[in-house]
Amino acid sequence: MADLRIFSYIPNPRIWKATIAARLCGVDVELRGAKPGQLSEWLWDYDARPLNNVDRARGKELLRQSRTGFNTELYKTDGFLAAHPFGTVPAAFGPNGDIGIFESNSIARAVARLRRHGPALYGDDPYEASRIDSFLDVSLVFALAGQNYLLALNNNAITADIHGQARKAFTTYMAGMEAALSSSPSYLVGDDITLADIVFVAELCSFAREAVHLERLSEHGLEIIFQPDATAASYPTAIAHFDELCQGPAFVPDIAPFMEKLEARREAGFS
Ligand SMILES: N[C@@H](CCC(=O)N[C@@H](CS)C(=O)NCC(=O)O)C(=O)O
Repeated sequence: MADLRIFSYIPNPRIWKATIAARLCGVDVELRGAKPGQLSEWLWDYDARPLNNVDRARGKELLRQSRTGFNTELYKTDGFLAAHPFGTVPAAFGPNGDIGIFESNSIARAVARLRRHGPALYGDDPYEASRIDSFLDVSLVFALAGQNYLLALNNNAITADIHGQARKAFTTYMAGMEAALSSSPSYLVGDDITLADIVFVAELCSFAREAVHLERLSEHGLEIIFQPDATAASYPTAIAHFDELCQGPAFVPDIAPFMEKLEARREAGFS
């Protein structure tokens, strides 16, 4: 049995926080899920799986209106909602599904705490762990603005206001990361990689998905916010750190296919 099971739509940069951490510290993580559009045809449960006829017949008892990121009803069991009171994915479970762990940063913390070997991803003492938490908290604040922005782009509901809030969140986050790395250029906390670095990479990748919507942004007279060259010029140390981390063997399996697709999208422009 795996140390942790995670149910999510796939690919999802939020779960890379856990999968990258798991590769670095020898934790066995089992992933379950499918493309975002397919999860409305899945049973949201510890034993998550594509719906069968029995699940469909239970219909009303399982169907719940979604709140964020899905414009449909979803089949969630009572057990799922007991373990995951906010009803969101990524949804992690301890062995046997007794304990639900939600919020991708907390799922990554669980992996770090289950560490068998490798770097101390959650720091060496309470002070380091708390400083790592500081970076995880600012990353969540940034992620919420990014999520709002990406969902508005997905749903063709983008406005200058939402774009402005996302730009502000991006510049605030990047300026803070640049400042942190300017005084301690190797890693965000201490002398080795921690969850702070991993979550930074995952959140920037998540935000980079705005590039999928170049055409929509242009239709609304809005500019892409995370432009690789301009961002590297404004935040050189933070982007160098990001680029270097992305090359790491624990990062490549998740990041490389994603970056290749995104690059192809950028190169294709919006012809
Ligand atoms: N901050 C959370 C975000 C989780 C979240 O908002 N998940 C959405 C999908 S993007 C969800 O599961 N929505 C299901 C629903 O609203 O029923 C994290 O990092 O895990």
